[in-house]
Amino acid sequence: MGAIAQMLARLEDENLLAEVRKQLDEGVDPLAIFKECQEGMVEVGDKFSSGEYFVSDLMMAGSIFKQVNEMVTPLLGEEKAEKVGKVVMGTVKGDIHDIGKDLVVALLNAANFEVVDLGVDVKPEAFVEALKANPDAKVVGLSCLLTTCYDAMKETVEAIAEAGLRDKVKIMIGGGSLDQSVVDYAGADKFGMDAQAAVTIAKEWM
Ligand code: B12
Repeated sequence: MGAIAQMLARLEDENLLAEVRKQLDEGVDPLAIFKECQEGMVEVGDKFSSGEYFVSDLMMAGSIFKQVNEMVTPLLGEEKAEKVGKVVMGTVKGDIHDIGKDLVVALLNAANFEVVDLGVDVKPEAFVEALKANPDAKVVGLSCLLTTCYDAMKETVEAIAEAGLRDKVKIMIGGGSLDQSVVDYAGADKFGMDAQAAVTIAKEWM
């Protein structure tokens, strides 16, 4: 693990932010910094699973990541080029994890996608409403970190189908340790392991 990942895993907020600033000044790729932060977050999750960390520590880690996000995201830049497509994005019902979703939104924006960000704990009907309000959206992104919310993803895909919109959109899912079996279970089209994968998939579908 790199220095940033280690500092995040140890919740050393001040050291971490100083290190991020230093690496940015040295010209390190912002995406590499996010990648390390994600590794650090996995470690935080493992410490939580093993009983070493508590929910308060998860919250702390989340807050540190958001501060990094604020420093790094503006550097991704937004090209002034024409928008390449529209994506409706949200964290599914019952799940309030938004750090990964926000990163996906940031990278999609940087890649000139227009993103309708519905936030967290988004009910299936809200996705359907957003698709009706944005008939030009061709991609839906569902973020979900809790295994207990896989059903909410499935319900969301079903609601989109019931509204007669399933053949108008492609649905990508992501968050934590999803795999193809979850895609199959939820009835989605593809999963992505990180925000860059989300951009690649969305481009592929345009
Ligand atoms: C921070 C954190 C929290 C914070 C979240 C703060 C916030 N504002 O988001 C808080 C404290 C709120 C929290 C709460 C809980 N959490 Co929590 N949390 C985490 C932790 C440590 C990090 C998550 C994170 O931000 N990672 C960093 C981001 C960048 O990574 P990411 O989310 O995976 O996203 C990337 C990719 O997955 C992908 N991606 C994400 N979304 C999408 C979407 C698409 C379409 C695509 C293509 C890609 C994609 O791109 C992103 C960027 O590269 C994880 C550990 C882990 N291993 O993930 C646990 C973890 C997810 N939490 C867990 C649990 C259990 C909980 C709680 C139930 C704890 C409790 N007892 O209350 C609650 C649930 C609250 C709720 N209803 O949602 C478990 C889930 C276990 C499980 N099997 O479901 C984990 C795995 C920890 C663990 N190992 O036990 N948590």
